[in-house]
Amino acid sequence: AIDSETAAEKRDPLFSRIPRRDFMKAGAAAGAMGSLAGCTGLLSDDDDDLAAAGDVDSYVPPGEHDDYYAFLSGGHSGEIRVYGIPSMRQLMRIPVFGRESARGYGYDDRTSEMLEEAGGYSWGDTHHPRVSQTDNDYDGRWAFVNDKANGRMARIDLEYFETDAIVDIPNQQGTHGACCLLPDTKYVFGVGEFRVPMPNDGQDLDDPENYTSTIAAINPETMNVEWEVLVDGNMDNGDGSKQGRWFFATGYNSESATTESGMSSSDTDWVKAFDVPAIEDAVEAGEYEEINGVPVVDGTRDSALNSGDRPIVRYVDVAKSPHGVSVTPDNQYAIASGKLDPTATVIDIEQLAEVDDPNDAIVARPTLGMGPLHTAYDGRGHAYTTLFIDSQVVKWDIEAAVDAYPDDEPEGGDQESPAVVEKIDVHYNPGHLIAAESYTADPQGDWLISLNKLSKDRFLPVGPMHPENDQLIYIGDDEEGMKLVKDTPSYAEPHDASIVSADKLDPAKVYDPEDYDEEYIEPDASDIIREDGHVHVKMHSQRNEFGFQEVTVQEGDEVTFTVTNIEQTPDVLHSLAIPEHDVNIKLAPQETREVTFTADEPGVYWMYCAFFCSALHLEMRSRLIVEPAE
Ligand code: K7E
Ligand code: RUQ
Ligand code: CUA
Repeated sequence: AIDSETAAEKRDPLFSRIPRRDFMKAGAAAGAMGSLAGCTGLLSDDDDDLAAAGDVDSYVPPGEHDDYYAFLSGGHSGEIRVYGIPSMRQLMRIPVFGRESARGYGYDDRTSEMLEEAGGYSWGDTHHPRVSQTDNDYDGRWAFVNDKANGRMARIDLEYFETDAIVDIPNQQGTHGACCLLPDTKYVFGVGEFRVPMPNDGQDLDDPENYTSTIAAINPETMNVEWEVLVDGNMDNGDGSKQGRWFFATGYNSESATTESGMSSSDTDWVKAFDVPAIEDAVEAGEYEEINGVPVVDGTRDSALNSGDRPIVRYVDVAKSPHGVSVTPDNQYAIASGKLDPTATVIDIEQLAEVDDPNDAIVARPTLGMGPLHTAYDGRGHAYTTLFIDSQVVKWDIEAAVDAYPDDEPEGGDQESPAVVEKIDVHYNPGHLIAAESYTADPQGDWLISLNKLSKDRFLPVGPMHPENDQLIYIGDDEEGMKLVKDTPSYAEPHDASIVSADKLDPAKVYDPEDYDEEYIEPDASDIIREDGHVHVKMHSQRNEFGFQEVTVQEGDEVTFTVTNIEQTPDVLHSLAIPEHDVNIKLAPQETREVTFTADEPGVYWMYCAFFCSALHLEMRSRLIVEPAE
C-alpha cells in the first residue's frame, strides 16, 4: 500500500507495519504521519486528507533529538518536567520543593539541608518556570519557579538540571507569579497572592483591610530578596517588560475581600505596573520600612511615593478579576485578561510612562471569548489566548485590536472582536498556553502547547483522578491555520511552561568536582574515621563495587558516608541505598554526595546500588554491620 518510499519512510518503523491507507484514517496517529514528506513543520500540500487530519511534521524518529526543551511546572507535585518539543516526550523530571528518591533529592545532606533551610516543608506548588535571559534571549543558565504553597522561589541550574537554591520569601504567602525583569534577568519577581497581615505575627488578625500582599525582587545570583513593594488588593500573575523598567502584575481582589463573592463583586480590578527604577530610587533614598529583614516600600494607591510626579506603582483599571498578563515580544504592550470577563486589556507600555491617568494607556480591549486566561505570542503579531470556559485557544491580531479600539468596545461583552483570526478547540479547559520562545524578544512561531486542566474522555480511564492533557498545536502556517497535533497525558498539574531552543542549552554530561563542596574520594583516599559516636566513611563507587565491602559501626553511632562515583563514562550512575535507614543518594559520574543518618538498629544491612549500572549491578552491594551497644 505504500506507493513511494522516501528515506524518512524507511526510517519510520510505523510505515513498515501499517498500510498507508489505514494510516491516513488514524487521526490519532496524525503526528507520526508528518514523516511522509520528511520535511519539518510544513503542511502537506499534495494531499487534502492528510492536511485535514492535521498532518504536521512533529514526528521525531527514534534516536533523533527534538528541536526544543520545554520546562513545565508540576503544580502541587512540586517539580519541573522537561519535555522535548515537538515529540512531547518527557525527558526528565526535576524535583524542586519535595523529596524525590530516584534522584536522591532531599536524601543527601546538601539537598536535605537546602530543603530544611527553606522551611522544611515536604511539598510545594510550582506554577511559573521562567528561564534566565541575557539581551532578551535565553542564556542557558537557570530556570526559576515559584512555590505558591509556601511563599518561596527556587532556582534550577541548567548545567546540571537540578535545583540549586531556594529562598523562603519573607512577608509573602502564596507566591504565585514568577518572572524575570529583562533584558538581562536583573531580578526574579515573586508575586504574593494571599493577602496577610504585615507582619503576619498574630497581632492583627481580624481586619482584612490591613492585610496586604507584596511583590519581591530577588537577585538571581544570590537569591536574596532585595526589596518588596506592598500594594492595595491582591496579586496573581506577573510579567516583566523587556527593557528593564516595568513589571506588571494582575490582581483579582481589589475589593480586599476574604470571601469568593466579595472578591468578585467589583466590575474592575487592576493591573499594577511597577516602575522598577523609581522603586530602586526609593529604596536607595531609605524610603522604606524594614520588615523581617527586607526593605518594604509602600506602593498603595495613596502612599507618598505614589503621589509625586513619578508614582512607583501605576494602577490600571481592567475588567473584573484579571488573571494572566504577558508582555509582547516587541515590548510594546502588556496584555491582561481574566476569568470573568470575555475581553483582554492591551496596555501600551510606552504611553504608560507619559500619561497622567494610567487608564489612558489602554489601547485595545478586544472581546475574545469566555474565560480568557493566558496569552502567548508567535512573533508575527499574533496573540494566542486560552479560553478556559470555551475550551478553546483563540488566535488574534494585536494591531487589528488596537486599530478597532474603542469602536469595538463591547456593549454586553458578546460582540467578538474583528481582531479574532481563528479559534481551535482544545480538550479541555486550558489554563496556560505557551509558544516556542514566547517569553523572549524573538519567538519561533512554530509550536504552541495548550496546558489543559481536564482530559475527560481523551485517554484510557485510570480511576477517578484523570491525567491532564498537554496538547501540541502547530501555529507555523497562518494560511492553513492552527493544527492540533498531539495529546499528551500529564500528571497533575502543569500550569505554565517555557520553551527553549535546544541549541541554547549546554547541559553537562558528567559532574565537574570543582562545582561542589563535598570532598572527591579517590580510591586510595578511602577511609573510615571514628570519633565520639560519629563514624565518617569515605569511599568511592564504580562498576561493580563500593570502596568497602563492609563497614562496621556501633548501635547509636551517627554515620556519615561521603561517596564519589569515579566513573568518567556518561550515563553510568550508581547510588548508595541502605535498607531500613531511609537512605538513597544518587551518584552520577564524577559526583560526590554525603549522607548522614543514625545507625539505631543492630543488624546486617546490605547497602546496594539502585541504578542498573552493569551486568554485575546486582553484586554491587556491601554490608553495613551495626553491632549492638554494650
Ligand atoms: Cu493561570 Cu498559576 Cu499562571 Cu495556573 S496560573 S493556569
Ligand atoms: S508534511 S510538505 Cu505531510 Cu510534514 Cu511536509
Ligand atoms: Cu552501580 Cu548498580
